[in-house]
Amino acid sequence: MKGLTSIKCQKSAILSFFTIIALCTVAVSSKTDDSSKESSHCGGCSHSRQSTTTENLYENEADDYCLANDPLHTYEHTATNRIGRLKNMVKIKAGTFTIGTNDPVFVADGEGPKQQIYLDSFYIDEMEVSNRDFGRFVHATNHRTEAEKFGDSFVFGGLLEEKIRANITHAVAQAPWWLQVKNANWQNPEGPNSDIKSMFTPFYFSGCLKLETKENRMDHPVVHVSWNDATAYCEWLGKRLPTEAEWEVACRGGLSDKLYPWGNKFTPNGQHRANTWQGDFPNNNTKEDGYESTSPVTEFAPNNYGLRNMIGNVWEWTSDWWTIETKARGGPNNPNGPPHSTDKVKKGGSYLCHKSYCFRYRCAARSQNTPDTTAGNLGFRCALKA
Ligand SMILES: *[C@@H]1O[C@H](CO)[C@@H](O)[C@H](O)[C@H]1NC(C)=O
Ligand SMILES: *[C@@H]1O[C@H](CO)[C@@H](O)[C@H](O)[C@H]1NC(C)=O
Ligand SMILES: [Ca+2]
Ligand SMILES: [Ca+2]
Repeated sequence: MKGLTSIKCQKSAILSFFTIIALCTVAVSSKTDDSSKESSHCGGCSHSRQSTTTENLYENEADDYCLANDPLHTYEHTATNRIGRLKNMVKIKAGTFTIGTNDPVFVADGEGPKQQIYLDSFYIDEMEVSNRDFGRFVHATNHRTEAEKFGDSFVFGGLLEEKIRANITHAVAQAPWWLQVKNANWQNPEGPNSDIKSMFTPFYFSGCLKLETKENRMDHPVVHVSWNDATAYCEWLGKRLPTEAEWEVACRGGLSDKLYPWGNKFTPNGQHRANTWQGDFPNNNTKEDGYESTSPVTEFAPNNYGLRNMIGNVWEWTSDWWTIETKARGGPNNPNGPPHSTDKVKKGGSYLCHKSYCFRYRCAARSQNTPDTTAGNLGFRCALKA
């Protein structure tokens, strides 16, 4: 997350950097009550939606700047451009697959039994949807997330400053480390004193401008997005959420009946391949995998299908309604869950999962939340019919 970015020693780069600063100042100083949220993106890769010439100029400058620094080469955001849409997606060919397990860890979750299913070909995103991706969607559509509408979301207490934590009165009874934080949302994952933006600080000029990046989470998975927000994002790109079966087949990476996307050993050759919790949960995160909270969506080796972070980092929404009855899941052909229930299925576990408490960073594991739930460890990726 922390690192150095040097900009090539070019007048234009330096100029455009200051142009961005200057235009940001314009955007911030011209903000109205309606636009204050949008304008406050300055320095990040989302922009004011006002359509004055100045703001458009700022938008283009900033887009160029952001794209030049975009490690993901994110797809073009036009739903009509199929080639653009398929960038950073993997095709999984139609076939018969085995999902579920006969050796469930959480029987009450309906992890078992194993079942054979047939799936048509489909595409799935290589990576979890990032803040940069989601920012483009918000910029283009004016989408307001449910966490923004409700005015709060759930944050893991260990990530909050003590003075903020001390003020919070609402926690989850069975899981007191989850705190309901006012104004926590995708742009402010730990509440108003936190952000995801690229903040650049010039630290010396000697012919070359060098910039130090601070807390840039643009390539981290978007969090505090509900099932409804996730669905809206995928639909904007002409995509949809994966079904639980598609997600699980994708997770397994072509392997048969293994715990993880790469096999049964959690850290093969001592290497971490997923972002989970090491140490005593919930008090002592020893971060042996390198991350206390989310990691970039590009982090960790992919499975055989080329998919990253299927387990760990953030939980991922699927399109299925929740049931623990195998028969009710709609199999064996393209199962897509029961017609209705109260909760949606989420898969894969998160950076908060520890073996002692939430050993759900396995392909067969599953959990659920209501479609309007938001939390700091819950995101998604999209799929598409092939
Ligand atoms: C804590 O709450 C009090 C009373 O609402 C408020 O005055 C104070 O600013 C809050 N402190 C922080 C750090 O949010
Ligand atoms: C956290 O766990 C590590 C490893 O067991 C230990 O060395 C360290 O002292 C612990 N830290 C705290 C604050 O308990
Ligand atoms: Ca971790
Ligand atoms: Ca994940």
